[in-house]
Amino acid sequence: MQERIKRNYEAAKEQYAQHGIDVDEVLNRLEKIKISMHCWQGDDVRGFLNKDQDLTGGISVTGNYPGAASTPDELRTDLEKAFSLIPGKHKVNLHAIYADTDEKVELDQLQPKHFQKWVDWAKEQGLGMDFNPTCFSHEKSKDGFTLSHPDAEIRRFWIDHCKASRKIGAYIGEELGQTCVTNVWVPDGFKDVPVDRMAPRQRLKDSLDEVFAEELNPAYNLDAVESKLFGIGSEAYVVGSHEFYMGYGIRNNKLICLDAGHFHPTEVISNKLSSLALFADGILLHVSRPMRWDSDHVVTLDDELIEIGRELVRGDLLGKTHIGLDFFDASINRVAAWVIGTRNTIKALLRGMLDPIDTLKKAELEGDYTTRLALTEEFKSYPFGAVWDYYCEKMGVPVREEWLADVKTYENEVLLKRGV
Ligand code: RNT
Ligand code: ZN
Repeated sequence: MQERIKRNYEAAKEQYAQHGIDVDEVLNRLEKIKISMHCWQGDDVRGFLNKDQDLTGGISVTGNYPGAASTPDELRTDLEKAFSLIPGKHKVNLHAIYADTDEKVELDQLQPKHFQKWVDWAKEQGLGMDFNPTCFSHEKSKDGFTLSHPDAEIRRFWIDHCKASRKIGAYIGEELGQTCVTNVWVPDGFKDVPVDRMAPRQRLKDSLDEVFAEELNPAYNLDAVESKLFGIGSEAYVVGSHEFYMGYGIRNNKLICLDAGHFHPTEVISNKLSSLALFADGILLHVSRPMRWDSDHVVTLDDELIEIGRELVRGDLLGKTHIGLDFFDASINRVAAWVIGTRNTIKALLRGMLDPIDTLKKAELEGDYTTRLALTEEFKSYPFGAVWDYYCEKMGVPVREEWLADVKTYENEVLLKRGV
C-alpha cells in the first residue's frame, strides 16, 4: 500500500470518527454491495441473436466510437477489463439477445443452454448474473407492441419469450448460487393520444399473469417489472406506466424497477424509494442519467446519484434493493463508460455511508434545521476522496484516474484492432 494513501486514510478516518462514523466498518459493508453492470453498454444494445435488426423499442444509442464488441468473447473480454478497474465483486446484467450460441434460435425458444458459456464464465470470474427478456429490435415488435399487442398470436410469442427468460434466470441463479433478477420491460405504447387507454393495459396485465404463472424458487430467480413514461414513438402513452407496474408489482409480489430516466424530467427516483419500500417486496434500480429526456447518459456523481446513495443507506434499503445500471453511450470508449458509471455508483453509496446520519436525523427530529443544513454542507468537503482511494487500493484496483491509462492501452491493443 502506498504510504501516502494510507496516511491520508488514517487522517480521514479520524475526522469521520469524531462524528461516530466507523470508516473501516463502512468499507466492509460497501464491499458486500453488488452492482449489476449491464452488458449492453459494450455493444450499443445490439446483442448477437438478431444482429441485422436495428435497435427499436423507442430507445436510442448515438455515437460511433470504434471498438464495439461484436462477439460474445469480445464482450466478455471487455467486461473483464472493466471489472478489473472497479472495486468489488459484482454482477453482469444480460439481455436475451446476448445468447452465446451458433444455433439460429427464436426468442420464444431460448433455453438455459444458450447461455451456458455466460454461466461458465461468470462462475470462473466469481460474478453474479441478472437477466432480461428482449422485447424489442425484432420483427414481431415492429409496430410498437409486444405483451399488449392486439393480435393474440404476437402476444403469445412475447409471453413465451418472457416465460423462457424466467427459466433461464432461474437456471442462472441456481448455477451461480446467487439470485438472478429477471426484469421485464416492454416498449408498448402509442405515438399519439389513444382512444382506448384501458384495453392495452388489460392485455398487458393478462399477459404478465401468464408469464408469471409458474412459481419459481425465489432463491434463484426474482422477477422485476419496469415502467416508463414515454419513449421515442410512444410519446403520448406507454402501456406499462409507473402506476401500472406499481400496482402490478405490489399486488403480485414483484420487484418494482425504477429507471432514473423513466419519469418527468424534474421527477427523481431518490424521492420514490422510501415510499415504494414500505409497500413493495423489493426494488430494482436502473441507475441512469437522463439528459433532457430518457437519454441514458453515463452516470456521473451528480446530486441525484448522491441522493440515491443516501436514500439507500439512510432508509436501510440496501437489503431489499437490487442496484443495476442502464446507460449506453457510443460516443466514448465503452469500457471507460462502464468504469466511470460503476465507480460513480459505488462512490455514491460510500458517500451515503460517510454521512453523519445519526446526528442529522436527531437534528431533524428536534426541528433543528440549521444544524441539518450546516452539517450537510460542511460534510461535502470532508475527505471522502481519501477513503475512496484507500478502498480502491485495498481492493486491488487503480486509484483515481490511474485506470484511464489502462483503458487507453486496451483501446490501442484490443479495441482499435477490431475494425468495428
Ligand atoms: C428502456 C429501459 C430498458 C432498456 C434495457 C436495454 O427504456 O430502460 O431497461 O434500457 O432493457
Ligand atoms: Zn431501464
